[in-house]
Amino acid sequence: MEPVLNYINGSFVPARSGRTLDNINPATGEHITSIPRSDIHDVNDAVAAANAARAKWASTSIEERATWLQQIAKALESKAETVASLESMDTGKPIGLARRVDAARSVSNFRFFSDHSTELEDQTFVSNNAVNHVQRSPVGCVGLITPWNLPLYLLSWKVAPALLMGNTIVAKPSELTPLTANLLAEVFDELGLPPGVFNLVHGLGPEVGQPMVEHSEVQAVSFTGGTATGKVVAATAAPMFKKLSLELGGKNATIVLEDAPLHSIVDDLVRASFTNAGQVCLCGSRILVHESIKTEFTEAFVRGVEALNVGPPHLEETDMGSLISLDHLSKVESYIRLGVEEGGTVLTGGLRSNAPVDGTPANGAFLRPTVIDGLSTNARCATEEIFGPVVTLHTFSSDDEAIAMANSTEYGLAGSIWTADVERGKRMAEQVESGIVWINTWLNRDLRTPFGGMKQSGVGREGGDWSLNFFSELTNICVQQP
Ligand code: TXE
Repeated sequence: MEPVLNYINGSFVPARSGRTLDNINPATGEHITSIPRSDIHDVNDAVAAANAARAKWASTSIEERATWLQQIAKALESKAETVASLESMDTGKPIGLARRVDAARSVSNFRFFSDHSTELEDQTFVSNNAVNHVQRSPVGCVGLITPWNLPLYLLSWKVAPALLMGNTIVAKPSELTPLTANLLAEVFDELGLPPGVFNLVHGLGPEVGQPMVEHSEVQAVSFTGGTATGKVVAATAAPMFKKLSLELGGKNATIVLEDAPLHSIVDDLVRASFTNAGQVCLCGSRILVHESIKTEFTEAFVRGVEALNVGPPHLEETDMGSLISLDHLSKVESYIRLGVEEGGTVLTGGLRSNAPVDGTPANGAFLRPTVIDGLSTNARCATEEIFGPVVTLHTFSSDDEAIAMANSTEYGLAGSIWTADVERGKRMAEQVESGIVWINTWLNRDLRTPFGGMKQSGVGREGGDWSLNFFSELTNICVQQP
């Protein structure tokens, strides 16, 4: 594959330093291509290009920009199979998942925000002696920093509203997954998006992301990634009073009540636990089960987990591919070891050496989905984010106890409640300290709704109007009436 390059001011260019990083296929360990190992000089070029393009892009009408988004959605849709195969190769996720989730949602993100723009109302507030008109204008040049688990899904989630609101962009994808960000730049290039409106800089977080956040001419930063990195980004941006949106980690609770229709939801619970090998910040990584159904639940759930087809990502029948890297696999295995040290029992899966994945390359980052039982809810495995195919099981005896357990970690991103009594589920959901709570479903997404977490899961919300407000500045113009 041709080397991946930066996309700055409408041109594909290498890093000024000429340095590169290897891009590896995590399912095979094979070298895919190289990416620029950019640094502050490349970031400065990108920010300069974005700022040079600001005035012209901001002068376009929102209708024109909405039309651009429709064209981008159409182009991505025509390349959906390419997006899916690049994403699968870059992340190790199954081709079916990449097609169904990553490629499809990237198209939806552009199409949704284009359609949503028609619902944007100019806000006017009339009082007895004054008329207030709220003017919406672009923030300016925005920095978008994204992680490796849902590369184009999360990048397009930010690019679409940022462009719609008239901003120019400097984007930095994860160094582990550059391919679909590169494809997006190619789409913009082919469509003739004006140079400098979208700029893409590849490289390492501290060498590219950090200078982006520090740059005085980047007026806002939307970051999705780990909580630890989120703290670094926030500490850098805060004293500069940049607008900041942080989508961070999670340790989400899946609460199964005793009246849940167990056998009809077990596949949903397996999906909520192990989609993308658990590398989705919305995955349920702690399963809280009412004590009266613990045995029945555990048997059904473990059976469902063991039925997952773990294998090469390019096969249509694969349910779960590899993790993002051998490094990450080692991190996840260290948590499995810790879980056992903390008194847990591995019911299925476990260390790769104990449960190898047949038919996969030895240096592919494959790990069977793992269920650990018997840990207390304050064990490190039950409170720290593992971000891999590992869930812990816990029992509760009352709704209040389940809510207390769900709220007992420092995270607050998402959760789900499974019950035959929706009103009971809603009463519980109102007490769960998370940005999103699903009842009898998971990853059911209406893009108009606010998305994001509280506590250590982040600051701010994106989605629908929340994205439009984040990516715009508001001025209230008050006119005294005669
Ligand atoms: O995160 P990182 P990763 C979390 C997930 C896990 C972690 C894995 O829970 O803990 O992220 O993703 C760039 N200044 N989520 O390893 O390291 C880095 O290059 C500026 C939750 O990618 O945080 C990458 O592009 N940028 C999330 C991006 O930050 C820096 C969904 C994220 O990297 C930087 C996905 C710095 N100093 C993962 N250092 C959610 N809530 O949706 C690194 N980066």
